[in-house]
Amino acid sequence: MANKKTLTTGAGIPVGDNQNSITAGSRGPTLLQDFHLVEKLAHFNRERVPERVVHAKGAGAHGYFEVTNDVTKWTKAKFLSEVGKRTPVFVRFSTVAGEKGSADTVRDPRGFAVRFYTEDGNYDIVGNNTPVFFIRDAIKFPDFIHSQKRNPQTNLRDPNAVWDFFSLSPESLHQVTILYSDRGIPKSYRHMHGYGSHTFKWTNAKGESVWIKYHFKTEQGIENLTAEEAAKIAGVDPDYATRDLFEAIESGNYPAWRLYVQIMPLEDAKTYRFDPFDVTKVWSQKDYPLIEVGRMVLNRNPKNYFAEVEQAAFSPANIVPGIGFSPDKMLQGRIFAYSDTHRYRIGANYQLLPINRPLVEVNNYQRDGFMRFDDNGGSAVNYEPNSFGGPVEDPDAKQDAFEVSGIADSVPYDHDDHYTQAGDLYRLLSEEERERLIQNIVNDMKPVKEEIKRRQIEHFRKADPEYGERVAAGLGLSLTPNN
Ligand code: HDE
Repeated sequence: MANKKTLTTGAGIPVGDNQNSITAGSRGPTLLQDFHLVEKLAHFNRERVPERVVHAKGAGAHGYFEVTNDVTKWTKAKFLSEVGKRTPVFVRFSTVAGEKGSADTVRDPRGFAVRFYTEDGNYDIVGNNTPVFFIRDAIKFPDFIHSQKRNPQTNLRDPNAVWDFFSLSPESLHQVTILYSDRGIPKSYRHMHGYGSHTFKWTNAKGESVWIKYHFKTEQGIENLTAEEAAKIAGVDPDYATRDLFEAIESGNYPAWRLYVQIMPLEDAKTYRFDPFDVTKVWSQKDYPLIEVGRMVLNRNPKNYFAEVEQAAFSPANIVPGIGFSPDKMLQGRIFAYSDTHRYRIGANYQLLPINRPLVEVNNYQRDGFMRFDDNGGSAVNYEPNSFGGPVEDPDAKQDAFEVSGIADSVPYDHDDHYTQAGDLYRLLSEEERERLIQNIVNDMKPVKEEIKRRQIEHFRKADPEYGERVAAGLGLSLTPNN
């Protein structure tokens, strides 16, 4: 009993009784003057923040990133400046479509969000376990997500909506093929790769730039679950991947990934056979081989899930000097969307929370707002320019300038080939892998309207005639000959 702390209210007032509320006599009604009871119930009512609109179910861990290769000829990013340099990281893995309590072992992309706490502030790579995405313009994202989540009437997931959207958005075919392949259900968060997916820019100390893509390769090896295994585990242990990550780290079995980049000279972007800013496409590794950058190790579990994982607020807008954006229309939309959702979900001052606070000092003229729980800038000057020694800009930290041309308009991508890369992927699969891909698609498409099935089969067929024919055969549909 020694040294136990006294229970207090939020105002620090000692609590006299935490088991019996104050009532008017032992059988009488409860008194409103039991302010401890009122505070306890009221705070409980406010325990939930809105769950993430996508990627609601996730697990996170702390660790470090260590540079293993000199990349300073391409980027001046300080955290990459020296082989052997270590930077603390926090990573959150997630599924996408399910709610916060949904099963981990579903067919879905997995989120792979990495925060580097660097000396130039937080750098976030908010990627997935797939190198491409379903769509390539941010304007389609809310429609896409609506089609994958619950039907507005039945509140059920709706295969008709899923495949209606896919079949009317053929740019999704490459990602759909990955999703229904074995990689669609990773065995755990440890057994998958991560990708930045978009193209980013690296700029060196001389102001020279290149386009890059990030690849995190798992050292645990790729392992997947079959649809049957996954369904079984979802019933027995819906938190399978969350448990796996926590227990591995708790037992000292620290998961690790090697980070590589593909590097494309700026000029190549004008002539490369695919639009290098189109997130539905990959860059061939024959054209742009992987170059090692470093190694990421996760070695510490969060102490408190809500504080560290639920309140973690990643954003593709968080880039540090030496790293830049590309004109990828999805990335451009995301630069806005993430901090916007954080202000709504957690509040305007979300960056003050310990998990989101950078390791470096934050100096700016932002003040006030709900839950401003630091000293709010104290008595320091709160406007700029000023003659009172307030923080000033650093021209070296400016984003790299770049040339633009063209007419401002809503224009589609010039490249419309949704089929070559999806077909190449299909042709790379072994017979057993093709068999499982077709079976996974057929099982999912069975309840779908025939018109939608036929529209989607034409896309599979354009990727590879055999791909389309086998899905059609599995669905019991005869096809008109292809001309
Ligand atoms: Fe996200 N996405 N996304 N996304 N995304 C969110 O941010 C959004 C996209 C990804 O562990 C949200 O904090 C838009 C691509 C991950 O906390 C939201 C578009 C990729 C996570 C949002 C995309 C991602 C999110 C939901 C189209 C892979 C979880 C709550 C322009 C390259 C991060 C939140 C974590 C989360 C918006 C497309 C990955 C709403 C508008 C492409 C890993 O802001």
